[in-house]
Amino acid sequence: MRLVEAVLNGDRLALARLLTQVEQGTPAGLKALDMLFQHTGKAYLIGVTGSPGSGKSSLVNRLVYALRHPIGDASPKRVAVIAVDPSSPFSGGALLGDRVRMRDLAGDAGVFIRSMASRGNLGGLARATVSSAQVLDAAGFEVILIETVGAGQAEVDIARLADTILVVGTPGMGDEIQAIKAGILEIADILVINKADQPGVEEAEQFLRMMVETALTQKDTDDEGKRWSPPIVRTIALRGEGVQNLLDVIQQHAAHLENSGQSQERVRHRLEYDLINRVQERLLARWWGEVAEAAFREMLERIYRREISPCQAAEQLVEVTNQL
Ligand SMILES: Nc1nc2c(ncn2[C@@H]2O[C@H](COP(=O)(O)OP(=O)(O)OP(=O)(O)O)[C@@H](O)[C@H]2O)c(=O)[nH]1
Ligand SMILES: [Mg+2]
Repeated sequence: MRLVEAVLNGDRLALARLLTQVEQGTPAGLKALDMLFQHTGKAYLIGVTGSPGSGKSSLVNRLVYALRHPIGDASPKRVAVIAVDPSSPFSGGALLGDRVRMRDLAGDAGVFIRSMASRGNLGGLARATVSSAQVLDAAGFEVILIETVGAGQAEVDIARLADTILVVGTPGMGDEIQAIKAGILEIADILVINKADQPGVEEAEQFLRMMVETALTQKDTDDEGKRWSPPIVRTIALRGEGVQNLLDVIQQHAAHLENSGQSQERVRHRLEYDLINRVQERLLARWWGEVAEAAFREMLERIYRREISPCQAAEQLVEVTNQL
């Protein structure tokens, strides 16, 4: 396939085209994924999530810049960004703002930025994100940053697919408490207090530290080597302050995963998620092909009339197809 070859040869236009195919799950996109898959497994995935407006995009922007301009004699990494935009009313403007801020990275062939809109289909979004990351991985991007707004379960699921997960909060965190309730804190490898130029940093840090300690005792593991207490890192993305330190902490986490054997676990988890999703999708499609729409509607009516429970109905509907 010419498009696949072009992507492997670093053609950016081909990459953009292929990502569109892959996001939409077209036959050509799926075929390309099959062909590219053997070239994947090299990229390091960093999930960046947190409440709306906490400065995720600004931070991602700064991280990309720092990865492209490393201090000392480290070589610059090729970096891709997937910005998952939940198409919520408030994010439209923010995305535009992101584009403006991304401008200092424009023209750098070692950077590729992709925005993905959810169009209301969040399950599909997780799959599309995994697939896009695979394409970017095959295309030779060594670090892939995935930004999601940590508002819903699907976004949390997406973030969870990363090797290192950053949860970004701000001082004066009324919203943050909500986000933490949504289980977002449990998935954090690193907690970032961004906008550290604003008042209330100490309180935010104290609060987070308390939450981290509670969460840690809950998921206590016997395996000393696997234990990782999420560090709390302060940043001012607006001025790029604390970003190099954040990068160092990310590297420490990567080293911890490597030394404890957990990096392979994370990769397996990611592949398992992808596999299960695809099996579910296929089974569901097959089932829809076999069950008569009328029979389904009729069953729904019977549930509505309380003649049958959803559980019994599901069993019968699946039985029907099993007998075919
Ligand atoms: N004071 C201050 N403002 C910041 C800082 N970082 C980002 N901002 C501002 O906060 C606003 C939101 O920043 P974004 O980077 O778009 O935040 P986001 O989390 O990506 O937003 P969504 O994607 O819409 O959820 C912008 O006006 C930024 O300029 C910071 O460290 N300090
Ligand atoms: Mg953003």
